[in-house]
Amino acid sequence: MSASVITVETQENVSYKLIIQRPPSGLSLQGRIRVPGDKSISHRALMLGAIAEGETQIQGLLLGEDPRSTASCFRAMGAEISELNTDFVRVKGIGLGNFLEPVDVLNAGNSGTTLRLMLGLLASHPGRFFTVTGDSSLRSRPMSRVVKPLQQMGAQIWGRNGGSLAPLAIQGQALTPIHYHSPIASAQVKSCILLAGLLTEGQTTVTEPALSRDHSERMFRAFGAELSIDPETNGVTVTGPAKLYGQSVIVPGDISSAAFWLVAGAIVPGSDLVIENVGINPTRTGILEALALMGADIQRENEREVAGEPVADLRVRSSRLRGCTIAGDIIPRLIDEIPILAVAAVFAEGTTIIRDAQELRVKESDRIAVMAQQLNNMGANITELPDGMEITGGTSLVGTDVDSHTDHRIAMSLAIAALNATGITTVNRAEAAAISYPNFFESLTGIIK
Ligand code: SPQ
Repeated sequence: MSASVITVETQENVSYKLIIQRPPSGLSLQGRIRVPGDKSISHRALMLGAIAEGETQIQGLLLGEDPRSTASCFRAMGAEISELNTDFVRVKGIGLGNFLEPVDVLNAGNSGTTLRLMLGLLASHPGRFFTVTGDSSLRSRPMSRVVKPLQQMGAQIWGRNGGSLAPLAIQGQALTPIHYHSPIASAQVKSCILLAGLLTEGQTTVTEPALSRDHSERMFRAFGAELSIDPETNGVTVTGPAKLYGQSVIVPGDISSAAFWLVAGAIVPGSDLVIENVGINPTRTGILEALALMGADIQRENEREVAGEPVADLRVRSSRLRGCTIAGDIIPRLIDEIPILAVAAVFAEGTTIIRDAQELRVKESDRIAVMAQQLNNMGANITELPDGMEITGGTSLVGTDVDSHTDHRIAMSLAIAALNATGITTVNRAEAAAISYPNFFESLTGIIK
């Protein structure tokens, strides 16, 4: 049945439309799925491998377009990174402070993590000049959140709009350590400053208003950096100059990718799915807590620790969902899952309120506006709030033409919404999914029964 439910129409070999036709008799989702490697951990493994001494081996790397951007930037600065594949990637590090001056502009593509984290390293490399850019989405995303603290450390960075928009030019400098209190809970801000701190003599500290994902901290320690953590202030201190040594990294499956299946399994009647090998680092499990609050039937099986990160298989069975309020400190722990959580809320009884999520407005797209528009086009009842959404659940969705706005998480969220919409839904520019989930639509086809 699945072949007739999903059709892909390629346009000029670049862009494609995903056409989802729900059969009148309905469908369910059954089977086991293995999601690709965690995107945040994949970036960090490539970056730390590149600046470490010796060799790093990475198993389970995400082969999405974002980590490919990271690999190409670090290759341009002298790191030897073998061809990317999921089984095994070898990185021959060049050692901290040894970047070659790249002969061309470093292009981070669509990836905020690549650009923002890399800036900390570039700014602290004395005597080298770098230029960085990205695609049209990334060139419109705010960089001042990392440029300003780096400038407080003495960095020289220039760009449009007072240095807050890429393309950026960086003259590397010996920096001065700071204690930076970030106004936003952001792993990219935290990691950028800590990466700059690796090459800076003394103690560099970052504190944040709520705890953001801690993959950098875990990996810094594993690679040999001296790091201290203060849970009271959500503070991290790194002591520089550091020496990092190549390691073996095993990347767990990405919970942000698993979230699409968790919601799909919860909302499509009669479904029963097991998502294998999912990273359940507590700084990322807000989605599990939010779905539990909504009444989803999700069980953790086979919990274990793999290379310093907690991992489990997640079993989801369909259930009746109810609306809830999601706000406050949980937001940074599920920020990337809010688009798909909005889909769950559409099919829940009652009202779901999402607040304190204004960061969604400056992601790959304005994820509040785009999700509200696209789901409302299908018949949902969503009101935009400045920092979130109010979603009145229980309306039925009707298939129509929707658009990803070239945002991977929007493309996949709309495809899941389409499974419960009557008639035909066409997701335009669905190729965006490959940023973080190259085989998403093949996996979806495989579980439709
Ligand atoms: O890398 P990018 O483009 O910023 O990707 C996103 C995503 O949805 O994949 C955000 F749009 O994830 C970020 C995440 O939102 C990845 C990330 C990280 O690896 O450090 C941290 C989060 O961003 P932030 O701004 O909260 O630090």
